[in-house]
Amino acid sequence: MGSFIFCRRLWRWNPERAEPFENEEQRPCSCWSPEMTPSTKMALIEQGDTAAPENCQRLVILGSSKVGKTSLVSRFLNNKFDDGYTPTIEDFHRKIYRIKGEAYRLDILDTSGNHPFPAMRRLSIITGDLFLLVYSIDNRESFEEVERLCQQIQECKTQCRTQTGERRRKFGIPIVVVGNKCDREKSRVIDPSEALHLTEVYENCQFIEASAKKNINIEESFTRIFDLGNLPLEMSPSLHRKVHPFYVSGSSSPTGRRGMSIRRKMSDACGTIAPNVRRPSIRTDLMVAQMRTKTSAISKADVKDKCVIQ
Ligand SMILES: Nc1nc2c(ncn2[C@@H]2O[C@H](COP(=O)(O)OP(=O)(O)O)[C@@H](O)[C@H]2O)c(=O)[nH]1
Ligand SMILES: [Mg+2]
Repeated sequence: MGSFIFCRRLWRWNPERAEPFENEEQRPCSCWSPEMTPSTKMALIEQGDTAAPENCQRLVILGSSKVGKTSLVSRFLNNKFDDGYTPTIEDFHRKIYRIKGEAYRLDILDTSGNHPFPAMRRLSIITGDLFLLVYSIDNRESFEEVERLCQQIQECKTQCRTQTGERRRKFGIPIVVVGNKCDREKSRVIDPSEALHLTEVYENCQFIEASAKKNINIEESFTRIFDLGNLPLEMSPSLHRKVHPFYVSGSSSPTGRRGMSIRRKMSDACGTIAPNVRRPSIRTDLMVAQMRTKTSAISKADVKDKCVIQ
């Protein structure tokens, strides 16, 4: 038997190079197989390719433009904040972790905010596993956009067949609503109770106020989404060591960790930002969407309600 398994995650599959498959269900995914268990001898960046499907998650950041989505991501990845504004078209980041001996891959899709193509937003929702919905506390329109997004995510996901990871399915879609720019208290137009009321309606949905500028609750926002998504909290910036992409676990380090016990080494979480990572092509995303929206035992009545990419 070859080392391929059939799985729903297609990020690693390169449609440009592969032969077409007659049936989508038969498309092999090279991202993981039981024979590809991560080895501590591998560089961390390579371990991302061996991560089990349930350890590969896509976090999608949605919300109106200028609410601070990119700033939140920048704080999370590099602890940096830029006062200037550069419009985002769509940014893609990848962070690879090794936590308690297991490899994890977190993909972050930082969206533009103004979606001229509704189908693209729908695609971001279908291919996303975890969501940060951002509004600015001094802008009511941006809050109303988050209300719409909450609803759209629920509608879209309930029509989708597969939420990656059985465990997540029973709790609902992990969403954290972030009221950003809480440093602008004087210009506040959204009371926290409004946002709280919104999140209480949905399962597995939480609310937090934050400020990317003052670095208030940024880590907590991400910790909460990891918690809701049943991911290790060590993925949060302060709970793992930042290492070089080519770091090999257990190798000697300047901090002299050589003499650590095996137990300590296993829990020694580390993470790295994957350099020069390319966003999976729209075609790949469309295939993922197709897999997620296709129902195996779909009833005729369901067909017309099926989640469709227009
Ligand atoms: N006062 C304040 N400004 C912020 C905060 N976060 C972002 N900004 C600013 O808001 C503008 C838009 O931020 P950006 O992250 O690009 O928003 P995006 O369009 O949602 O990605 C930029 O000028 C940021 O410097 C914050 O927490 N407080
Ligand atoms: Mg942006």
